[in-house]
Amino acid sequence: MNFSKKIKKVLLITPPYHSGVVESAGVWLNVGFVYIAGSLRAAGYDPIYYDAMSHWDTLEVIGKRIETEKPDVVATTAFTAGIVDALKVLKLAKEINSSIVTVIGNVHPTFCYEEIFKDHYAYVDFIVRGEGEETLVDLLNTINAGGHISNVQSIVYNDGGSTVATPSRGYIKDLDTLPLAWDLVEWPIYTYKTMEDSRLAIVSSSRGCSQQCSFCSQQLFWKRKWRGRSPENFVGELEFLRDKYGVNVVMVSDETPTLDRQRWERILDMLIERQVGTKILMETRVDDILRDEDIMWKYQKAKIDHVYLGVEATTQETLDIFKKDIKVEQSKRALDLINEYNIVSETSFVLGMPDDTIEKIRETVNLARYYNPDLAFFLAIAPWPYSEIYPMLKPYIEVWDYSKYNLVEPVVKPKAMTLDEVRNELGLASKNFYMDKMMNLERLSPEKQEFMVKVTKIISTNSYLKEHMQGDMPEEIKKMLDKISFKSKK
Ligand code: B12
Ligand code: SF4
Repeated sequence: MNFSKKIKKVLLITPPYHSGVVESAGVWLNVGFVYIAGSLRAAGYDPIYYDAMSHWDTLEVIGKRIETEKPDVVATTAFTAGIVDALKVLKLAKEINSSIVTVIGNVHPTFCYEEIFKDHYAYVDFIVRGEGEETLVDLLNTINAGGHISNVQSIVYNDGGSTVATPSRGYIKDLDTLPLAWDLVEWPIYTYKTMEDSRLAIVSSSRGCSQQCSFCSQQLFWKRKWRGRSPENFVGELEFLRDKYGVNVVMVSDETPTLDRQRWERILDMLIERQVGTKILMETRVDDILRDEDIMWKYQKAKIDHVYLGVEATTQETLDIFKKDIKVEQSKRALDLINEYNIVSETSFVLGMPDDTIEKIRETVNLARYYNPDLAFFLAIAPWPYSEIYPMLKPYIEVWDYSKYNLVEPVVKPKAMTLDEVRNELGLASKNFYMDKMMNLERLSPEKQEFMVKVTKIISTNSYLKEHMQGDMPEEIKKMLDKISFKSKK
C-alpha cells in the first residue's frame, strides 16, 4: 500500500441513514466521533465533525461538503443497519478524489470485515475494529511516518487481494484521560422534542456490558468487559456542557452505567450535592434497579428523568432463548419502582421470533400493559450476522438488505406468520398500547400526563410513525389531545 501525501485533515461523516423512529423524539449527536475527534486533535490532526445523519443531508450534499473541505481522510461509522449508507459515503469520497484515505469503524465492520472487503475493497482502505481513539491515531501516524501498517493493531486492510486483520489491541485503560472535542459539535441542531428550549447531548460514563443477551452486539463488542469513568470526571463534564453549551438534557450512551454500585451512587450524590440540574435519560438492567431500591430516591433527586430497561420478552421461555438473565416478575417490580419515583419508565419487547404467532404477539401486548411502562417499544428481531442467536434465526431470514435490520422492519419470517402480518401486529401493538395510555391518563402524575400527551402528539403527527402504527389515531384520541394541550397552555 502506498500513500503519497501527509495526512492532516480528517472528515468524520455520520452516514445518511434513517430508520425514522428514535429520530422523531430528538436530534442526537454522535459521541463516538466527539471522542475520535478529540484524540485526533490531541495528536496534531485537524478533524471535522460532520453529522450528515442529523442534518438529513443527501449523498449529493455530502459530496459537496467533501469537495469543499478537501480532506486527506474520510471516516465514517456503522452499526448494521447503517452499513449500506456508510459504504456509499466512502465510495463517494473515492469518486471525488481517489487519493482520499477511507476508514470505517464501529460494530458492524468490527465483525463483518471479510464481507466488506470481499464486496467493497475498491473504496474501503481501512476498517478499525473496536475502540477507535488509539487505533486511528496509530494508523494515521504510521502512514505519515511511512511505517508498516501491519504493525498497527486492530485494523483490517486489503493487501494485494487478501484481507489482513491485525491482532486486537487492548482496551483503553483510563477513560478519564480521553479528550473530547465538544467544541466541534454544531450545538443548535441537537434538541429533545418533548422538552421546550432543550439542548441535548449524548455523554458516555462507561463502556461495556457484562451480560450475554444472545441477540445483542454489545456484549461481543466489549468482550463482556466494563470500564467506568470516575464520578468526578463524568459529573464535571455534565457541568462543563451545561455552562459552556447550555446542555440541559443528556442521554447516557452506556449499556450499563449502574454496574458498579459504589461508583453509581457517588455519581448520584455528586449530581445532588452540586445541583447539576441536567435531565438524564439512561438505560440499565432490571437487576441493578432492584439492587438500588433503597437509593431510588437519589435517582429522582439527581434528575434521572427516564430509565429504559430492556425487558425484551414476557415469557420465561423467550427470556431464556435471549439469555436474558432476568425473571418476568423481576422486570415488573423494577418498572414499578421506577414509576413509584415518578421517573419515566421505558421498555422494549422483541417480537417476530420463528415460533411467534398472532396470538402470542397479542398476548405479549397484554402483558406489556401489565408491566405498565410509560413507553413501550415493540421491536422486530434483527438478525445481526455476528450475534449468538444468528444461526438459529438464519433459516427464517426473508430480507437480506442490512438497512432493514433496524428493529423496526420485520426481516425474520415466523413459521406461522407472513412478514406483513408481523408488521401489522407490531403497528397494532404500539397503537393499542398508546391508546390505552391515553384513555387512562388520570392514573399518571401531572408531569407524566404532560409528557405522555407530548409523546402521543409526536406519534400522531409523524407520518413515518403513523404509517407504522397502522393508520391514524382514532378521532376521540385526537380530540382529547387537543383538549389537553389547550388545558396545559393555560
Ligand atoms: C446513542 C445511540 C443511538 C443514537 C445515535 C446518535 C448518532 N448520531 O450516532 C440514536 C438515538 C439516534 C440511535 C438510533 C438508532 N440506533 Co442506536 N444506539 C445508541 C447507543 C445507546 C450508544 C452508542 C454510543 O454512542 N456509544 C458510545 C461511543 C463512545 O461508542 P461507539 O459509538 O461504539 O464508538 C466507539 C467505537 O465503536 C469506535 N468507532 C465507532 N465509529 C467509528 C468510526 C471510526 C472511523 C473509527 C476509527 C472508530 C469508530 O470508536 C468509538 C470510540 O471508542 C447504542 C447502545 C450502546 N449502549 O452502545 C445503540 C445502538 C448502537 N443502536 C442501535 C440501533 C439498532 C439503532 C437504531 C437502528 C434503532 C431504531 N430502530 O431506531 C437507530 C438508527 C439510527 C437512525 N438514524 O435511524 C444498536 C445497533 C445494533 C447493531 N449491532 O447493529 C445499538 C448497539 C443498541 C443495541 N443494543 O441494540 N442510536
Ligand atoms: S441487551 Fe443490554 S444487557 Fe443485554 S448484552 Fe446488550 S447491552 Fe448488554
